[in-house]
Amino acid sequence: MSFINYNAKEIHCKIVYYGPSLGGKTTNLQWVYQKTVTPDKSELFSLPGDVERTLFFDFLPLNVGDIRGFKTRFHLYTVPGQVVYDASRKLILKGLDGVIFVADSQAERMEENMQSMENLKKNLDQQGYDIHDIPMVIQYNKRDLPNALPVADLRTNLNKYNSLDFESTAFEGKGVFESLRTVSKAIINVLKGGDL
Ligand SMILES: Nc1nc2c(ncn2[C@@H]2O[C@H](COP(=O)(O)OP(=O)(O)OP(=O)(O)O)[C@@H](O)[C@H]2O)c(=O)[nH]1
Ligand SMILES: [Mg+2]
Repeated sequence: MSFINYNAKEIHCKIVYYGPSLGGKTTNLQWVYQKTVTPDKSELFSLPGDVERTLFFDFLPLNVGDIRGFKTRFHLYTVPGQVVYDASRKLILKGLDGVIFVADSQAERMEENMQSMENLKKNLDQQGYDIHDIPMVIQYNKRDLPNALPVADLRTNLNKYNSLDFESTAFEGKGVFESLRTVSKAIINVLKGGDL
């Protein structure tokens, strides 16, 4: 849940990138980091493993301007997608405002995508959230690859909650800001007391 500091006039929101391992979550954050030019640019905080996989989380705080006189900050987190790190994923979901689910479009990753979506639902349930009530965007990533499934197939299997969805090629930045903007807008709408 967003954190509002009335004295400092600040709103803090938490967006979590979720999805199967090697799907492209960290790549999304790296792109946002590279393309965000602000005077007080924060660091992208990562605890990288031996290879490129996230072992605990990546974190990027982002200033997004003012809403009715309140400074607004989005805190972007990625979870580790590898199945064994479920305890980390649960912890990172705490206090979330929105999710970007990064799916891997490759046919052979469909099973992992579906497991990860089920894992998200289970972990949200355990934290007392209803997945239907959380602003969520689904990103079908790796559209550049020849073995990418048609979007219609991905949608049928993964988009069970009527989420807004986008195609992406995260390492070229395609779809990255579209997804972030969309989930941010949905979160702000919820903050203003509107519907999802
Ligand atoms: N071909 C292709 N490769 C991509 C794309 N996006 C990311 N990758 C590559 O996929 C690999 C894994 O990306 P990561 O962003 O590290 O994946 P992750 O979801 O953070 O993985 P975990 O941290 O293990 O959960 C990297 O080599 C990326 O460069 C894409 O759109 N197309
Ligand atoms: Mg990662």
